[in-house]
Amino acid sequence: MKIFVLTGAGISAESGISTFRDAGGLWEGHAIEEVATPEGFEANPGLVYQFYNLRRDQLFEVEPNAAHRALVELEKREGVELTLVTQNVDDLHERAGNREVIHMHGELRQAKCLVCGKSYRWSADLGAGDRCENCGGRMRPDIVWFGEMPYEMDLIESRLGEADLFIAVGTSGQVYPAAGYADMARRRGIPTIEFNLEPTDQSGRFSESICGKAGDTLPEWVREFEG
Ligand code: BV8
Ligand code: ZN
Repeated sequence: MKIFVLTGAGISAESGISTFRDAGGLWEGHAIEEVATPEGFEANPGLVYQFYNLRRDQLFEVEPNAAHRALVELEKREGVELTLVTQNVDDLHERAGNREVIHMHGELRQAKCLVCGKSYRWSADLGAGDRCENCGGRMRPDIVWFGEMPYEMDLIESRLGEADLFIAVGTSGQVYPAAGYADMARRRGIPTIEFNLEPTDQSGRFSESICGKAGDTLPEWVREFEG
C-alpha cells in the first residue's frame, strides 16, 4: 500500500519548535512573509541570517516526538511504501529514523551559494562573511522562501499520483503548492486523512479529520493500522 504523508510545523510542536501560527506569523515583529523572501534577504540579510541561525541553534535542543516515531513505525510496516514529504526545515524526521525525507521547503542544516547554487551541509551560524568553497560566492540559507519554487515538485507529484492513501499531519494548509496536494489526492478519489488540533478543512479536501495532538493521535492510528 502506497501512503503519501505531508507534514507541517504542527508535527514538531510537541518537540518544542513553535509553529508559524503560534508565532502569529510574526518573528521579532517582522511578518514571516517579509523575512522568508528573497526581497527580505536582499533588504536586510543580517536579520534573515539571524532568523535562521536562531532556528538552526534550536535543533540542538529538541528531540523527535511520538508523532515522528509513529511515521518511522508506519514506514517499517509490511506492505507499506511510505513517501514522506515535509514542509518543515528541521531535521526531526531524519533523527527519528525515516529513510527518505523529502524537504520541499529546504533544510536549516543546509546552506547554498548565491552564485553557483551549490548546497552544503551547514550546522554552524551562517553570515555575510561565509563563502562558497566552489566559487567564492556569498551564501544563503538553503530554504525555499515565499515566491521561490519548492524542491522535488516532480517527484512529489509523481508519488502523489500513485498513492493509495493521503495523510496530512500538523499543517494549516495555507501555503501552496503544498496545500493543494490534499485536493489533488481527493480528486483522485483516494482517502485523505488530516491529523490536527482542529479541523482545517475549508473545501472538503479531507475524508477524515482526526483531532488532537499528533503525539497522541498518530501513534494510536498507526497501532491500529492494518494496511
Ligand atoms: C511558490 C520555509 C511559485 C521558510 C516556507 C504572493 C507572492 C508570491 C507567492 C505567493 C503569493 N501569494 C501566494 C503565494 C504562494 C505562496 C503561498 O502559498 N503563500 C501563502 C501565505 C498564501 N507560496 C509560495 O510562495 C511557494 N512558492 O508559490 O512559488 C511557484 C509555485 C509552483 C510552481 C512554480 C512556481 C513557496 C512556499 C514556501 C515558503 N517557505 N518555509 C521557513 O520555514 O522559514 S512556508 C512555511 O510556512 C513553512 O515551511 C510551512 O510550510 C508554512 C507554515 O505552514 P504549516 O507547516 O502548516 O505551519 P502552520 O503554523 O501554518 O500550521 C501548523 C498547524 O499545526 C496548525 O494547523 C495547527 O493547528 C497544527 N498543530 C499545532 N500543534 C499541533 C498541531 N497539529 C497536531 N498536533 C499538534 N501538537
Ligand atoms: Zn558557489
